[in-house]
Amino acid sequence: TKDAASPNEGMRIPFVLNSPVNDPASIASSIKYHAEFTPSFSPECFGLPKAYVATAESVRDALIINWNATNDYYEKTNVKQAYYLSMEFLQGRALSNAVGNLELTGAYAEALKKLGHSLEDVVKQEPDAALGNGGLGRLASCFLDSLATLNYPAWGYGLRYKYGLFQQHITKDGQEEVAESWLEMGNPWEIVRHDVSYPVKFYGKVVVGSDGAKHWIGGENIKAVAYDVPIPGYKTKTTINLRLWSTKVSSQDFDLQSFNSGHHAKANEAHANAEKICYILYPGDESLEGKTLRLKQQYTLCSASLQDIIARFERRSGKSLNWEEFPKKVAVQMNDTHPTLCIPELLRILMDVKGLSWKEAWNITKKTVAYTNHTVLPEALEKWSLDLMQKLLPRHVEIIESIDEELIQTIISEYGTADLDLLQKKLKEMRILENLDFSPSVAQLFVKPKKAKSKKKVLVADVPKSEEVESEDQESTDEESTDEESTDEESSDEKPEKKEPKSTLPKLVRMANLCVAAGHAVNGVAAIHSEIVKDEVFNDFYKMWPEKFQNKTNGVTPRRWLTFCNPDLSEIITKWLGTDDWILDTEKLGELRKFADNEDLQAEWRAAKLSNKLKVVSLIKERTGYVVSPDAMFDVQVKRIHEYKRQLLNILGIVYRYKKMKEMSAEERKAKFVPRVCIFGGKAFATYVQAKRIVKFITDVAATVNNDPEIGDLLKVIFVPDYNVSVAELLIPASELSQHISTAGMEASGTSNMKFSMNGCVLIGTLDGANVEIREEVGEDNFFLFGARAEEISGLRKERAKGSGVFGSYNYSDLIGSLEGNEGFGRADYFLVGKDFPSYIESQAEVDEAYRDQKKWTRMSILNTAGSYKFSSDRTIHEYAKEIWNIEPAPLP
Ligand code: NBG
Repeated sequence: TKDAASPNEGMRIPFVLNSPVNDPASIASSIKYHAEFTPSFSPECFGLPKAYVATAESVRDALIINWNATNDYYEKTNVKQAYYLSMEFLQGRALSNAVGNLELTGAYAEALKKLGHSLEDVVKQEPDAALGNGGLGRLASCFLDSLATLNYPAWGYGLRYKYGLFQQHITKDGQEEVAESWLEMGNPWEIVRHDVSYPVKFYGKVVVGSDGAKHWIGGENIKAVAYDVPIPGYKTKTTINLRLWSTKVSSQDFDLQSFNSGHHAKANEAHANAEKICYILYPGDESLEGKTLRLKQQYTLCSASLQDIIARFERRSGKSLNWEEFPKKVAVQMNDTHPTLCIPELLRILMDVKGLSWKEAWNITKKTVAYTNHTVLPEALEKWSLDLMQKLLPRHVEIIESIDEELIQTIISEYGTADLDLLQKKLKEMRILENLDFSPSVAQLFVKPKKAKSKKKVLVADVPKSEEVESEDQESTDEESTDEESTDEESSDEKPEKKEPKSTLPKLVRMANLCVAAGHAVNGVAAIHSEIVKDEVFNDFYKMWPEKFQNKTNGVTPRRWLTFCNPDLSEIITKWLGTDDWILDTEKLGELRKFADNEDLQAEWRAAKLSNKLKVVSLIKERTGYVVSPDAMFDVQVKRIHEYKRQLLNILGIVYRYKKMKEMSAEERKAKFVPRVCIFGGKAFATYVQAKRIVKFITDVAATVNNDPEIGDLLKVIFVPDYNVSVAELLIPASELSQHISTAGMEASGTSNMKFSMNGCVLIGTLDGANVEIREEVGEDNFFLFGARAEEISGLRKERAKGSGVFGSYNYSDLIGSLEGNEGFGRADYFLVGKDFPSYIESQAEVDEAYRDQKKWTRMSILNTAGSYKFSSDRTIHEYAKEIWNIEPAPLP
């Protein structure tokens, strides 16, 4: 802001369109306009790539108008805003979603037809924005859709990775990762804000200024530049923002001298260092360089976002700036622990830059931030090396130490000092800093006297030296006074019986503990998961602060995941409910229950499924070369490949089925088994060897089974390569059975289970994550349940799995070894694949049985859609808004 500016100078002058672009003719003209003036393509032709960009730009115009109006309104009314900080946003494609939310799908289709293209083909030109791995990132994207739709003032903040989640190629060796350069052809959905950038610092040192304030100086300085992605709501003008940061060098750091003397790489070093922060999501972190890069990514997200949020707060407050108001205007949600550094960053800015005291800043921070936990897997609860953090973020480490000290004091007052062993145990488990010695004042508590004798001088904490008191029951020792090093001032009058050995273990920062200590709310993502969070993962904290702990069962947006991806079924639903209100109010889906046995509805329902299956038949042919029958049951498991998700159980079940089939005559086979196409999809983390073996195993089984002429259409196994949001949008509506078969207690929630159920797919699953709630809503009869329950798991793990010989024909000793506890596999069948195998097979037989009765099956399918109403992310977002963020809808007037 320029002080000398006249009041109007620099004010926004809104552009007003003469007439809205919402009929086919004006849309066609807008597309033509963009095709003509889009500088990215040559003028000679209007091919699909160009048609896509021009169409997207035409839609973007509408979004910008709404984005500006929304932002103007928030500026004017200074409403409280929520900010969702996430390292991942798995947006997928934007075009079909945007025209859908604007209710312009038909008009755009017609306009494009006039111009010689079909909307369907144009939509396919768009690469997926895959700035996420799986559920966590896709949840963030569903939340943005719901926030906009429900008119909540909220923004997302993330990073603009140059390469999305890798492309998965399937070769004879299994999965191969290839960089996904989604920005190669430009990205019409983002708007770079060259005027919105913030400095971000790494390394350097902390000095104390003459005013006593801490200053973080020196080090490496980069710049984070804002790229805004407008997020339209459905049937509303509200268009919120996803602000993604991209990193650059902070100034003209190009080393011209070096370059001219032929040292080209050196000249470019600063650029490369800054830019690589936003190259990819989750760079490998085996090396120190990799770890440093990840921490830099996390800090960049936190620092730039917090600076931006604070600048906005100051601007909107104007002359009445009052920092105590900050939590009344700002709510920050940390999506898992990746954005934890926003806690020390907020404190740093408030104290070191804005001059607040520790106490003021700490109070504000606690009221502002909240934390969502998305996993109970211990290996996924982040811990950072203190040494690395110390080097990279020296000031933040000081602040984290202060928070740790605050926490220690709270724990001491909670547990008291009567039972020192207990207290010490709790401190060790709950502290933010792991393997660190206690500060002298706390260590003092654990100093054990040698023997009880009478009359001793005890140094009472906080009592000035002159007021040392005489104690009756403790022994005085004179060892201390003979210590040459010690002066009267420093020496303690007592000596520990034995000193705690100094810890040699690596010093770590437990990010989750930091989140729980600072966050005013901590939530799990499904009912069972939130219980595990309270009773196991953070039980000590729960006992201390029960009021912080909440559950927010995940949800998915019914717009992308039903209305737009399954138009055939949506039309049927709307027809039978007599309204499309269910898109905004999914509870209405419950009314489908009364038509579950209606034969007309059933026929329409099956026809829609078949037409969706036909699309997948083409997809499979195109991606794998295999030809599958649309009349077979489509049995689908798509999700990240992970041992706990147990794709291994599924494929072993298929192997078993295949072997059984081979033992039978053709007639017996036909009588016993329903024809199935078993579809897998999902990516294994690049360095997760066991997960990659599972991928390879599936494709090998597929090669054998699919080429067995005896089996034919009775069983096909398909691994769809490069599973992503767009593939999910095709597969989910076509699925009939879907598998959510994680070891109980290990899947926090799952969200694809909700999408499948919404699309009338019947689930086979364990009592894990949101399966539990889905089963409750759709009814026990409409869910195939099997396997051990969460509370039985730890006992079962102690039993050893027994080899059955079923798996003998493949040389997968490393995979099977994990089940049998061979050498090198200490945790025999840790994921209980063997244990749950018999009940899984039994349940699969029930599936075959049920599917044979198509009336019954269709009823189950309808009742799944009807019972999925709870799993709209609209419901989830209302809960966050009310119970954590304290924000209100602010629809534009
Ligand atoms: C994932 C869980 C899923 C859950 C999503 C969204 C992480 C760390 N966690 O079960 O595994 O559905 O988060 O909450 O990605």
